[in-house]
Amino acid sequence: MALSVVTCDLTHLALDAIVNAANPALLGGGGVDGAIHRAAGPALLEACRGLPQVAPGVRCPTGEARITSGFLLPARYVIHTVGPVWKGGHHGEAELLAQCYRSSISLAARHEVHSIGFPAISCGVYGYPPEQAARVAVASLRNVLPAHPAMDVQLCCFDERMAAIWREAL
Ligand code: AR6
Repeated sequence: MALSVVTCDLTHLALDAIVNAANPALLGGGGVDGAIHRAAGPALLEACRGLPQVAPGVRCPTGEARITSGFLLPARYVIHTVGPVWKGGHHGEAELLAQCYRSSISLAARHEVHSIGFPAISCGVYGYPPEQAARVAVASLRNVLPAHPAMDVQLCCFDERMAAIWREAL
């Protein structure tokens, strides 16, 4: 199985898909979400608006994933997932974070995606401790990837400090 850590800007990756660490509204935000919307152009926001709301203001509940085109990005698709907000670790955060990786891979596989880049979901604004998030991410991916042997997964860290944490988890 191909699982690696790269240090770069996720929006630069020319893969079949990149994953967005979004919020339930899917209407953009800060961090990697903001960077993806800026790089993809305004058509991405329009595509997100077009996704059905499953509750008022909620297009993607925490742990689930949705897919759009990548528009001006080098990636063909954006898979939007919503990580948990860190509340101390006893509110189901680990299971919800694991679910983000599982849902994203299963949605990717349904769209014949063979290469996918993930950011460190929940490790920014949502406050998840990176050492713990990295372990959850790697364990979750190692569980699901045997079912998708052709999938190349890149764990994209914005800086070397974060990359070292993720390499350690790998
Ligand atoms: N490329 C790769 N990694 C990045 C980039 C980039 N261009 N930009 C930031 N990161 P965050 P979250 C890293 O806050 O914690 C948004 O407002 C960043 O250093 O983007 O899941 C959404 O709309 C960190 O390690 O996502 C939500 O409201 C990681 O990406 C909320 O933030 C994730 O940080 C989601 O928070």
